[in-house]
Amino acid sequence: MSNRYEQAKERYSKLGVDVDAAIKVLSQKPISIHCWQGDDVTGFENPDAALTGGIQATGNYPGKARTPKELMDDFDKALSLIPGKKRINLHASYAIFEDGQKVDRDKLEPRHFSGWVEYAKSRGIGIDFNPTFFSHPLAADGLTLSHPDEKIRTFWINHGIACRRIAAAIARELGSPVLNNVWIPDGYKDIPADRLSPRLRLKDSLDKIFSEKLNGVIDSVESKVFGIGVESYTVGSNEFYISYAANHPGVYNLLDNGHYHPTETVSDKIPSLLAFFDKLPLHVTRPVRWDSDHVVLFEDELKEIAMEIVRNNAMDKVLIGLDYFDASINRVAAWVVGTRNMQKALLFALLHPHKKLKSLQDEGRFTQLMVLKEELKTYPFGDIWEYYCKSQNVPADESWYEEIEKYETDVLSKRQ
Ligand code: RNT
Ligand code: ZN
Repeated sequence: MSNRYEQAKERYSKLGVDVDAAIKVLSQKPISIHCWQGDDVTGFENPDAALTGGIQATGNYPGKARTPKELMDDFDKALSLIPGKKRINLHASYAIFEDGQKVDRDKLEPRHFSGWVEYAKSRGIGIDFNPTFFSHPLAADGLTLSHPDEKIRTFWINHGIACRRIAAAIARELGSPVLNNVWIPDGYKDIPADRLSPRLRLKDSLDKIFSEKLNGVIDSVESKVFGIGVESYTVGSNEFYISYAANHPGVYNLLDNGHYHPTETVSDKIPSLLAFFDKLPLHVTRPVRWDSDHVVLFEDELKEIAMEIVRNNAMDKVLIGLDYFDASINRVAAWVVGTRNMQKALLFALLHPHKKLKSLQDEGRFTQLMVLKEELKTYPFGDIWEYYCKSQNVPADESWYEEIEKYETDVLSKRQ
């Protein structure tokens, strides 16, 4: 055992922090890693399809995954460099079709994901799922579950129903519950003439999608403030979905930290929702000036999000998923950086003496609270992280990038 680890542990112990317990908790918390960082949210239906729905992946770093095999290989490389428990978060657009067996989204079945189930089973990881309400001809006008055309709306309702059945089948196969998250792009570029009717249609669509009782599925809905080309009105707003979830037991409100006005923070929303819901799914991302989905870095809001999860004993309630897509850098490295940072933030929070900090607040000792919090920022957290990585048999420092460089030379650079 390294001397630095022992010394660091000693310092934390003096504050009453149990370092071994912290490491144990961290090692058991799964992070759901989004498959879509690996191919810029393209999916396997049509390699040339444009990404629609007001979201954008920018950059053209060479070597993006084009097939299920390539995406799985890349994901494996990322998994090998990330400590702890992992899950894979799939989108319906990543269905795997045998030659000529392609079906439209309303006809998707569990068998189209059996390749992913095998993949997850053999690696001992769980799966989460998302219906895909974008990058499709019937979503070309940016409307899906709120569409005024009943035929189009019904198509998307059927997609939602199909995806919940797929999620249930995956949960059964893996013996692990599947989060099935609904995000739709619906909205208008300019000032609408009717803000209520689209929301009533969305409400009706969700009621139809969620009406079937299915075991193993955790349902969630994800709001958003605006998207590119959808600036004036978003049907699935924050108020809409929180109210929906509050009125529909078993449906949870997912928080994506790129989806709010810039001075609002998801760290503050977490405890608000924990006061009412027994589960809270997250999409952790990094918005730069807008919902830009940059790679998650070890910065202040990430640390504060982790603090709210840890200090409220909500590790089992908060389902942590990542959601970013940067096409300007090595995509495998992007997975590794963002996931390790989420874990670092959790460890950083786990190494805080929360009982003590809370009592300083209750006793009104705000100067001491500030002093302690600030001093903790330069405690030897890195030594504990290093020890944790080594104990998990993954590189403890930047040396993991050598693996990425090698993979780039041997594999990614050969993709044309
Ligand atoms: C879009 C939402 C949504 C998507 C993924 C691909 O703004 O954040 O979660 O990023 O479903
Ligand atoms: Zn999201």
